[in-house]
Amino acid sequence: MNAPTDLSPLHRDGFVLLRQFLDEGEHAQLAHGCRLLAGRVADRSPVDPVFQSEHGSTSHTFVNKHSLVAELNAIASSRKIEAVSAQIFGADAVFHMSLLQHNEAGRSQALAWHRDVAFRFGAMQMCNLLLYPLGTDRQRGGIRVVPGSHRTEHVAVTDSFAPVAGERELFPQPRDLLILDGACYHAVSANRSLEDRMAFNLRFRHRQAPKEVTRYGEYPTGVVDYLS
Ligand SMILES: O=C(O)CCC(=O)C(=O)O
Repeated sequence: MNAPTDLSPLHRDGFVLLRQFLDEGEHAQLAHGCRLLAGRVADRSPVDPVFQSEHGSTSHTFVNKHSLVAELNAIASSRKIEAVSAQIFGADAVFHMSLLQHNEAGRSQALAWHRDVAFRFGAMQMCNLLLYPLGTDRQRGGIRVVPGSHRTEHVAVTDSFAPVAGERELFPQPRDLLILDGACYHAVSANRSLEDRMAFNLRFRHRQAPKEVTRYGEYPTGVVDYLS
C-alpha cells in the first residue's frame, strides 16, 4: 500500500487506523526487529519509579534505540514511513524520536489517560506513527482514544483509567498503522494475556513545533515533565 490518501479522520478525530499498511515482508522485518531490540536488556531506557507507580506503566521502553537494529532502522527510514510523514506535515515533517514499548507477558500493565503533547502546543504538532508487531486484542490490551480531544481543551478525563464519554478502544492488528495526534487523549489497556504486547512508535513533528513538544505529558493527575 502507498501513503494514505485520506487523512481527514486524523484531523477530525485525532487518529486514523490504516489497516494492512505493511506488507508481509515488512511485518516480518518489524516483528524480528522489535524482538531483537526488546532482548537488548542493557539498552532499556531508565525507568522513573514514581511515574511507573502513579500511571500504572511497567513497560520496558527503548527511546531512540531503533538504529541499533538494522530491521528497525530500515523501517524508520523507509519510503513508506517517509511518505506518510510527508502527507501529514508536508515538507515540514521532521523525525522526532522512536519509542519501543514492551509490555511483557504476565505483568498486567496499563497506561493511564494522557496526552503526549500538552494542549497549549495545539493539535497537529507531533504525530505518533504506531506499529504493533504482535497485534492487540481485548486480552492483550487495545488503545483507548477520545475522538476530537486533540482540539478540545477541557476533556472529562478525571481519573487515570475511568471510562470517558465518547471514548473508543482500537485494536490495531500486526500490519496496521495507527496515526495518532500527540494531543489526542489516549490510554493503553492492561495486557492480561499470557503473551507480550509491543508498540513501536515513530514520532514526527512539524518543523516549527518546539523541540520540547513531547517533553510535557498531560495526565489527569497533572503535567508530567519527562525530562525532570
Ligand atoms: O502502546 C500503545 O498502544 C500506545 C503507546 C502510547 O501511549 C504512546 O506511545 O504514547
